[in-house]
Amino acid sequence: MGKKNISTATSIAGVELDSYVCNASGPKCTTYEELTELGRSDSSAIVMKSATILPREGNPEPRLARVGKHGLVQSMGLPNLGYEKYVGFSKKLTKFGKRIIGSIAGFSFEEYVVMVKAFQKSDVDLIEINVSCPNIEGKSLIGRDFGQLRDLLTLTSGLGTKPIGLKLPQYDDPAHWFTVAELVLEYGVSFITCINSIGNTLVIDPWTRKTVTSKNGLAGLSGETIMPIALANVRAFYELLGGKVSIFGVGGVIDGVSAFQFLLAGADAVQVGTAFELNDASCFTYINKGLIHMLEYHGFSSVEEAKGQLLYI
Ligand code: RRO
Repeated sequence: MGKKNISTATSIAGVELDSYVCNASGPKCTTYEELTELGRSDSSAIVMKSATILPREGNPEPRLARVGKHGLVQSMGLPNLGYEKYVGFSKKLTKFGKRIIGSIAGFSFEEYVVMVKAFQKSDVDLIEINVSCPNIEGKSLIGRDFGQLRDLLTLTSGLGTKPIGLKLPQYDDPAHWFTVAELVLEYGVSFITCINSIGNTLVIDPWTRKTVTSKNGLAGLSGETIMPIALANVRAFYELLGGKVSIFGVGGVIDGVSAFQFLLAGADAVQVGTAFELNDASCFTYINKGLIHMLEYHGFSSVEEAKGQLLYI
């Protein structure tokens, strides 16, 4: 029997993606060179580093350290070139013929509004509003303050026709999932990205007795160890949003098996952060091929067929 050609093509907020796998905002997506490398890779989208109004250097080195085989902690502190650069890059990046996703992180509501307006007029296909950067001292996360989240959505909805999404922190209280899902539906948010790294974790080197990242050593944990938390968030929102809002799953995707687990939980596509940081752009090819094998193994002929098909024991 000949093998069917299984595609992992999917869509987010009505925007088609050639495959289920793309990069996550964060690793190696800050400079134009890095973004062009993503353009040449098998990542189905070019997701840009979260932008601020002004360029930022970020926190002092060392700001990134490995945890186990497939994990990281980092306290980057939003190093980026400033939003105007990314708006400009979006036009040049269209030559790769793949979807472009802008990401923004403001320090005030006004800043978010300025950047959403600018990206609405740019060549990006989707706008991801980051409400969950864990590495800015003295700032509470908008994604954890539901009054502020509502205010932000009030101000950033209706500023243009490009779909807007929220990059969310992890929640572990079902009441929070419920509240955020209600806000997402009420304000017509087109997609959500779950989850950002888990903020303010501490890794200690027992031999030097030192922290592994600068300043107080507190850093965002990402990669394999956070995957069960990410899956729970994707599943909760998949059930609460009832397919009306697209979901990017992110947090520990390292191979086709983990991508398939996100698909079962209900993700429309996955983003890869840590595995890209620790390897190279071939990870997108590897993960997508592995996902095709998993679909074949389970007898699914598309990602659509397998989406959300988690079984409960
Ligand atoms: O740059 C960062 O420190 C950073 C950001 Br904006 C984010 O959203 N998540 C993260 O883990 N690090």
